[in-house]
Amino acid sequence: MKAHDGMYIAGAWRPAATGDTIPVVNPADEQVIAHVPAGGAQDVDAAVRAARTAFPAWAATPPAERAATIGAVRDGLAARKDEIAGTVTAELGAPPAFSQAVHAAVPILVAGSYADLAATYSFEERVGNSTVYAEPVGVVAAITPWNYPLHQIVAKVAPALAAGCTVVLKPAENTPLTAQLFAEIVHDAGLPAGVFNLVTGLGPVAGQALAEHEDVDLVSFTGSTAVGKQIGAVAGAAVKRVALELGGKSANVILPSADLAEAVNVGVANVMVNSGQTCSAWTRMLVDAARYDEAVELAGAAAAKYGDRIGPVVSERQRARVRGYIERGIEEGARLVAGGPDAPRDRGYYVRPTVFADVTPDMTVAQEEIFGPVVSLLRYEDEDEAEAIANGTVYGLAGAVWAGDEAEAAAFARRLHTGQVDINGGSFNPLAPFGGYKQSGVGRELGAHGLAEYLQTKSLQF
Ligand code: TXE
Repeated sequence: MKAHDGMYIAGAWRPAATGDTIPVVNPADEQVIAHVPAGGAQDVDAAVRAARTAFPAWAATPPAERAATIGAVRDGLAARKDEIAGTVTAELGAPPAFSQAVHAAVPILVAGSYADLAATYSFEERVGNSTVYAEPVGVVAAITPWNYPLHQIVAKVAPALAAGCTVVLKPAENTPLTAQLFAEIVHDAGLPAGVFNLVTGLGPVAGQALAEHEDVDLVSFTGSTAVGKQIGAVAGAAVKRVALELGGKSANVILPSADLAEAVNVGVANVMVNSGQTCSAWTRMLVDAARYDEAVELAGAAAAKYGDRIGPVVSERQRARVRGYIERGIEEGARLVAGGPDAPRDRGYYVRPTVFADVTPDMTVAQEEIFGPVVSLLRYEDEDEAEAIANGTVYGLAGAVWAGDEAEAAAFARRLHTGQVDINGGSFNPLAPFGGYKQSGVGRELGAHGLAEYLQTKSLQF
């Protein structure tokens, strides 16, 4: 069990300056399971000052030593894997097996990849008559969402530390317990005081104070497009670096040569995972007209099989939002094939696995991010139309293409305006850059591209 319930600033645990707290609710049974400090501007300022004070020494620490500390964080994540999984299940409502297999396991891979990269990355290169140094940007504000509570934290903190930056983390108010556990792990790994700091609290209070703090050099934000736009505007006005990972409305394009049953089953599963709360989820399934009816039948059956096996969504607010989208889909003329807006249980923020057919590209459910277990099936006549539909939203985060052979799928994938595409199902690669085209964001996470976000270059000419 984690030992601390406070904020972690300058290597020590403390309550909010005001003494205020916010409750944490288990979405599966609606019970309050903990209270955490409701940090405010004063706490944010203390954390940023601690990060600034710690910066010069951490930036000057040889990359191999930074790598060793990140390796110790990785080991801590591995040692406390069961506890992490239990905490994510308690505050997010994720089924225990999924918390183990994904929420607790993926951050170990990502932290491990940055322990390796910190040791091997070229922080200095020779270009003609110049030496180019990659230097840390400085103090990083990391603002993270609740959908993959630990992954979102590690995907920002690990590369920032590898680069030589210091960090103030403001995790989502729904899932602060995983963040406290992470701070314990970082502390035990021997990171010097002030290099990593945690401020819990509300977005418009602690988050906003952090994003606006004048001594922050880079804001890395993952969350809603609306808040991302505000943060981008604030950072732009202050000429501050910014990385934004925002929403998505990704297309799952099933070409006529694909194995339809596999593509539909994996496609539905991809949306049901984490109860649909995945920014890269393939929420629009595009099927050629000749096989459309068959696909609808397969998708309906696939969703029905989930029954009660998916977890709740994170909060009452999110459940109301998702149900509102399902009702909107029905009103706009989409055909409900599975699920619907009604509550499957009396307690907990559950939503039924839902499939819509006869969805047209202009409908709300085909344009806006629902962030719940809802798949929309759209029909296309030929590849040009499939391309136009797939690219026809403001988003461009992810996607999938299925075809009889990988080369055909890959050729089509190059036509999509999106940051990553899974070919015939794909599989997670912690070294591949992750991030969006268009309004899905700015910048990349993971791998060497993710590390580069936290670096700036200085060139010396000889
Ligand atoms: O996000 P918010 P919400 C999308 C998804 C979801 C919707 C709303 O569509 O339905 O956003 O979720 C902090 N200044 N995604 O309302 O509010 C907040 O405390 C600074 C996609 O929960 O954007 C939290 O730490 N920070 C997504 C973080 O921002 C502020 C993941 C995200 O919360 C702030 C989550 C402010 N003014 C939601 N207001 C993805 N891309 O994966 C809030 N925050």
